[in-house]
Amino acid sequence: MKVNLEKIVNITKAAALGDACFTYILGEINVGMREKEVADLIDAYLLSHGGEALAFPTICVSGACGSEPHGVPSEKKIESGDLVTMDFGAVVGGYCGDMTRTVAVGKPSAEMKKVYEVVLAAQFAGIAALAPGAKCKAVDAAARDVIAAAGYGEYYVHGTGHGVGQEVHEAPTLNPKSKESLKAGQAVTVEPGIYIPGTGGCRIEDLLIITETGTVNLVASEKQLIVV
Ligand SMILES: [Mn+2]
Repeated sequence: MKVNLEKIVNITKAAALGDACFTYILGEINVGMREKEVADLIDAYLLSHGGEALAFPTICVSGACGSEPHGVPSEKKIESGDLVTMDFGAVVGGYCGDMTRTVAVGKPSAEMKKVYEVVLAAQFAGIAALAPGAKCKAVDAAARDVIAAAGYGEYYVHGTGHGVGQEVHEAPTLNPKSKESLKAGQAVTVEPGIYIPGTGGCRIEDLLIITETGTVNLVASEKQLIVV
């Protein structure tokens, strides 16, 4: 394996900045804040703690708006019981971070709690399927099967992950149609989600390096459901 040390070092830093940002925003987020206010705080944190730029426009969606997988933060206020999905990343040393966490602000409904647990199980299954030489579509299937088995298959409307480097979306693509296989040295995301129109959504995303023997997860943030 020819190690691109510059990539590994900088993408690790970008992921660590994302973790620090998540810890920060957990202390800020509350009932009554607007989605856009949360996204603006995330952006300001990333750009004042070593981020050279945003890797992509920050997503913060809450409650029923969380059923938009790539929704734009709005003026909607966060309500008690909402799941809030935050997807963000900064560029550090020219390389992109990309992580997503979904938290509950106030006690979530039993249904959304179940949705969270299913997404988390799918995310673990996807991560467990990562390995050098593994087929990208098999990684997608590992995550997708968990969601389908729980009865939410129709609500998983995007691929399981993508490569990350100097671009936030680059090869390989981890979806049902992918013909690629994973190679040591690649950085990829695993980000399953469930999106129920009119009700809400959940996505959990980590960024991992494929090594010669397995993976290293660069994102250390808590994944059990956090109730703020
Ligand atoms: Mn992503």
